[in-house]
Order: sequence, then C-alpha cells, then structure tokens
Amino acid sequence: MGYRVVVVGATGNVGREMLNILAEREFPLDDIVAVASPRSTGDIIDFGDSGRELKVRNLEHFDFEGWDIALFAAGSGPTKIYAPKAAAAGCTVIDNSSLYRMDPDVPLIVPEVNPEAIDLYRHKNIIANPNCSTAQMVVALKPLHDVARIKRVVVSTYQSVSGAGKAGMDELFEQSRNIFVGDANEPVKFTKQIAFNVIPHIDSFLDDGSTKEEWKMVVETKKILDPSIKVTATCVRVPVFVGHSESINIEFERELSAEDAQAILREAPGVMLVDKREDGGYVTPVEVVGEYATYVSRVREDPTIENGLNLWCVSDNLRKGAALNAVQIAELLGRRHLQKAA
Ligand code: 11C
Repeated sequence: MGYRVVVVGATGNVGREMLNILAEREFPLDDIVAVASPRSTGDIIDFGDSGRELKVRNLEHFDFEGWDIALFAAGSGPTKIYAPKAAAAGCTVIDNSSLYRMDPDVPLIVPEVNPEAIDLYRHKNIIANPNCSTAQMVVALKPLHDVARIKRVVVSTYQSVSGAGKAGMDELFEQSRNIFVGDANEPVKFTKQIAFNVIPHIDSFLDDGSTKEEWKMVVETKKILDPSIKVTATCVRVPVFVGHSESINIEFERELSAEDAQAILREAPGVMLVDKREDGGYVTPVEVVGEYATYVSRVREDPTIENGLNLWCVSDNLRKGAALNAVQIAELLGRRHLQKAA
C-alpha cells in the first residue's frame, strides 16, 4: 500500500524534478497527480522516466480531500491560498516556497540534519523545505558542527540561473546567443546582463543593505542546525544553468584539522568529498547536474583565525536544493508518521 501524492506547480523547474525524483526513487505510490496554474491545465507531462504520462489538472479546482501528501513548488502566492486548504483537507503539505519556513509551528527540514524536528508538522499539517543555498550548506556543516561546534560562518554563493526559474534559464541562453550574433540585450528577469557577467543580488533588498536570499541563509541555518551559529552571506548570481556553488569559511569552537574534517565529510550522509589538491581534483557545478549528493572540495585550514576552515560546496539546486529534499521529507514523513507503505 502506498501514498496518494499531489505535485503542485508540476510544470515548473522544481515541479518537474519532483516528478522525476518520485519516479527514480520508486516512492511508494497508490496514485500521483500533477497540478498547476490554469494556463498549464491539460498539458501532458512525463512522470519521470516511468513511461507514464500525466495530464495536468487545474489547481483552482483541485480537491485535496483523500490525498495523503502534496509537494508544493508553486511559489508563495498560490501556496498562500492553496496550502492551507490542502492541509485542512488532511493532505500533508511539503512546501518549497519561503512562506512558512520561519513559522514556529512549521518544521523546516533537511533530513540529513534535523529529521526529529518533523514531529512538529501536526500543528499545521505543513512542512517547509529550505532555500536551495541553505540546504546544501547545512548538509556540509552538520557533521563538522557535531564534532567541533561551529561559531561563525562566512559564505559567498555562486548561484545558477535555474534558481530564478525557467525564465532565468531562458534569459541566460538568449543573452549568450544575442552576444554571439550581435543582437541587442535587455535584462528582464535579472537586473543586469547575466551572460558573461555576475550579479551580486538575489531576491529583494532589505533595510540593512543585505538581500532576502542572504537573510534566508542566516535564519534558516539557525532554525535547521543551531540558533547559536552566526552566519553572514553574500549571494551572487552567476551564468551557470544548474548547480549552486558556495565558498564557505567556518570558525569552530574547537580545533579541527583539514585532514580530520575530510575524514568526517567522507562518512557524512548526503555528502560526497572530492578533494584531491591537484588540477581538476575538485567539483564544479556542471558535474553535479542530476546528482543527489552535496559535493565538498578544497577543504583547508584558514590560518588567519583560530580554529578556521575553508571549503567549497556544490550541489544541484533543483535536486538537493529543492525537489530531492522535498521527496526525502516525504519519505521521512512516511517512515515516522504516516506508515502506510509496506
Ligand atoms: C535562487 N535560491 O537561487 C533561490 C531560489 O526561497 O526558495 C529559491 C528561492 C526560495 O534564486
């Protein structure tokens, strides 16, 4: 016996990956339905590589009664309207938007890091999925924190355009093409030219000069991993289609050698250490597309602070940063609470 699962926002970058990953991981299903905004109603989409096709249904008319789990990848606007309806109908919502992440009655889960926090889901029948740049970072930090206690993190991100949806990917493609053929370029999705450029701005600006993306990395890390960890972030959009990268500087309470950190990361759940200290002995975003792991490279001591380490962290932002983490939460929910499947 399996679950009846709804994917909301099924035609977007993350929704499609949710379907791919449910199929790939053979999530125990009794039924699966793809739901999206009215403009996609009736579209036919693949249920991963399963050979099965799904006809997209209209979110505005969808009845969540009788469905077990809804994976939402619909953005904050539709989620605000439809997630509470789904939850009230008895369908547990796993939401990829930022809407509920900091709600004290909603658990914010990365299964490798804080699986026990999921028990809080009963308050609202909603579970939040973190921002992609936070998810991969806490997977890498958690095993190190367990051993040497992290005091402070300084992170700079190199975030792919797929984080801004299909429109972001289209803009990078079009701009690159236009530059080669000599056509004019007008930024639409991004504030400045993204092709052959980098933009130190993701999401809206806050009063203190930081951006909401940077704020999310601070507060989500505290909620998921440890409220005592200080985080300062600079989030940058780069002309990469898929895969977010992060340069992370960590200050620990206790001494941790680079060698010991490598040994810990080699065994850590969800982490793949690729750290050869030679030409090409590290991971870049194009190599992680379609992968589940969070990759760590360039682990080294920072001699400018006491108990400091630097590392490089790369992951598929549409997978561990979004769809995979949501499906892992659904698996965890099944194991700990719903217990329907054999
Ligand atoms: C980006 N991290 O790369 C964003 C996308 O809060 O879920 C995901 C935004 C979020 O643009």
